[in-house]
Amino acid sequence: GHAGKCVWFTGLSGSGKSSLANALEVELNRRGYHTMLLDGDNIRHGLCKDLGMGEADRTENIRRVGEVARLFAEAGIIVITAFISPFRADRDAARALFDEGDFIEVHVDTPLDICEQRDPKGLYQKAREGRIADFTGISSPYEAPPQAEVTLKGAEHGQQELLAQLIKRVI
Ligand code: GGZ
Repeated sequence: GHAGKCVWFTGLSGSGKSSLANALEVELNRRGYHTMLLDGDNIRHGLCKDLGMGEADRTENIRRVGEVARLFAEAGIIVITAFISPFRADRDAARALFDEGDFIEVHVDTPLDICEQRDPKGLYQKAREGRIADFTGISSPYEAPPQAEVTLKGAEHGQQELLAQLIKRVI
């Protein structure tokens, strides 16, 4: 496909990647681009509902997301993915499915303490209490990307500013 590409968000739970991914999709649609947003809501409840949060299952989750993203991109669609994708090797494997320049890694770089303060779903509290195992940032690692195409400082700017930084790197 000619215009297909993948905008790959990565970041902690509560970093803001889902709302930024949604805002990006709305803005791209407003500009006439055909998009597909892949996130936990449409992937982990369906294609990946057999997978948990251990390291091997996250790797498999991200592998499937990468393959699906490639299929949509081949059809000319701008695919936006919003998963923690904590492991560098897994993100790099997804990147390897795309032509150079067609994979835009977006690190939503919000400090852990801010994500934990936000705790919109109470998951960090549960993780601290030991009621969720393998929680990213608490009891499971997050490997930040050393060379993301875009790094968004999620605690330092509002969503409109972050979206403006993003859009000029995507199209
Ligand atoms: C991290 C977890 C966990 C554990 C459930 N660790 O903020 P959310 O709630 O809405 O998004 C998180 C989501 C993470 O799923 P991903 O598919 O993005 O993860 S990965 O890319 O690593 O495969 C969080 C919720 O699921 N959640 N348990 N243990 N986040």
